[in-house]
Amino acid sequence: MKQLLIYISLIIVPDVIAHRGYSGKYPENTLISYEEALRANTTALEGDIRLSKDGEVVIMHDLTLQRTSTGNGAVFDHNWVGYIDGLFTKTEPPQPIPRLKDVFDILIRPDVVAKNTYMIVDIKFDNQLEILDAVQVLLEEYKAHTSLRKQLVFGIWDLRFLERAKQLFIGYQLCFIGLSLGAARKHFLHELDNISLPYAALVDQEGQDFIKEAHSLGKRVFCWTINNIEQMHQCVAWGLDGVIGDNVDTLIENVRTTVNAMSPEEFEKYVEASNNLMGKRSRLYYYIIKKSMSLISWKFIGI
Ligand SMILES: *[C@@H]1O[C@H](CO)[C@@H](O)[C@H](O)[C@H]1NC(C)=O
Ligand SMILES: CC(=O)N[C@H]1CO[C@H](CO)[C@@H](O)[C@@H]1O
Repeated sequence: MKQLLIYISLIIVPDVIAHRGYSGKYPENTLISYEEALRANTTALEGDIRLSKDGEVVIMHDLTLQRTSTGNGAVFDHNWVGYIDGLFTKTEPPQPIPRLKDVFDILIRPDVVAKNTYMIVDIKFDNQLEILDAVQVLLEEYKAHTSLRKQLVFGIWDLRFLERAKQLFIGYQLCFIGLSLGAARKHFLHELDNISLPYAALVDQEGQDFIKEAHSLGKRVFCWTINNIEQMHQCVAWGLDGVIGDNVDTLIENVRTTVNAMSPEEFEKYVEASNNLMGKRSRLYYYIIKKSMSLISWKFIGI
């Protein structure tokens, strides 16, 4: 019995976090992609924000509008009213571009609150710092909805945003999102609640040690962007707390349903098998990606 308890404490069923909503099936970062992710029983949502010229916080991944929408140019060069509010996604079925407050309206719905659904709001480092003030105004507007304090997790990439977010988002969770394990350890591991890193940053021994270190400090670690089934299994085997990906149903099947059905012994075998999955070529491949990401982080984010 004692042995059984020890085993059980080692099985972590990761949160399924819908990357830009259910973006594998629906236009990314739209209300339909969030609603469908919720309908599929995702644990959490993830989405990106940008600031429009007239100060509206818009849900959009890129700095510019043209990849995903019928618009053109940078989000901050256009007003929400009269321009962005009339755009649609290029991906079918055509959807309007939502604002962060539209997503808040989903999060505060009783059925969503009841499931403890949270959302990682990714605030990319190439935003203007003022976006944080605009978000704070929105939080003030929604402050009667106290569930949002538990539901919102603000994703921070760099030190300027960290300083300002700590002043503005008191009582809300902050999560580091980044490319470099070194930067995560040096600047953020002790500062923030949670850490979100790409697969390639966590795949080697240093990454595995980092996960253990984060856990020993009581922090949770999330990993992106996981769309490959082998990688889903690896994430489970590493004891990750959340897996961020585009295909919610596939994620749920592979990181939740199958794991929940395992006995402790089966789980142990599964972890062993996962540890032997990666060949020498994959290791080299991820080594190169990891080095490149550290360089990009240094060059563009300054950490
Ligand atoms: C989501 O979970 C609910 C409650 O556990 C269940 O009734 C429903 O069938 C699930 N939906 C899907 C798509 O699996
Ligand atoms: C969304 C999420 O997992 N939040 C967690 C971040 O980390 C703290 C502990 O540092 C947890 O309490 C939160 O639940």
